[in-house]
Amino acid sequence: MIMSNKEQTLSIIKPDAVERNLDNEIKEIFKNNGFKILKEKKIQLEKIEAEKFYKIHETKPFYNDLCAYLSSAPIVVMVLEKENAVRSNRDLMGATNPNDAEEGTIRKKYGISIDKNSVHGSDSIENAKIEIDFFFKD
Ligand code: IDP
Ligand code: MG
Repeated sequence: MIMSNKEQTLSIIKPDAVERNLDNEIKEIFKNNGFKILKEKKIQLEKIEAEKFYKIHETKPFYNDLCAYLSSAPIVVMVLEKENAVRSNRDLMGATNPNDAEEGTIRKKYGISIDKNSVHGSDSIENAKIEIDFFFKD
């Protein structure tokens, strides 16, 4: 029996990377690492939408800045598919703070700072479903 564990996860290329025209380069990295981009769109969020997306962080001191930043300029939102996509994407992204991210990760390569860290990725299968619905439910 062939066991397949294909998963989907939500990825966002954040404003700092889109502003530097890195979106195509980052999409190539996903594809070269075995991810299929099932859906994608370039959008700019309203601040109130960013606040909803990051609601889990609403008690954090950086919440307001985080939501202002995510809604400050266009982002590219994607549904990525791969075996163990959630874990695999988190590994490929690297640590939240680019200074702590491993060589070869997206945040190490492109991240500017802990807030301008170039990409978002769902942190669990459950949150991936919620985040995919948030952007792509029609
Ligand atoms: P993650 O993006 O690696 O999952 P989270 O802890 O979920 O990290 O935080 C969400 C986002 O909030 C981070 O990607 C980063 O942009 C921002 N952030 C996290 N911690 C800090 C902080 O201490 N100061 C400023 N921004 C932060
Ligand atoms: Mg997170």
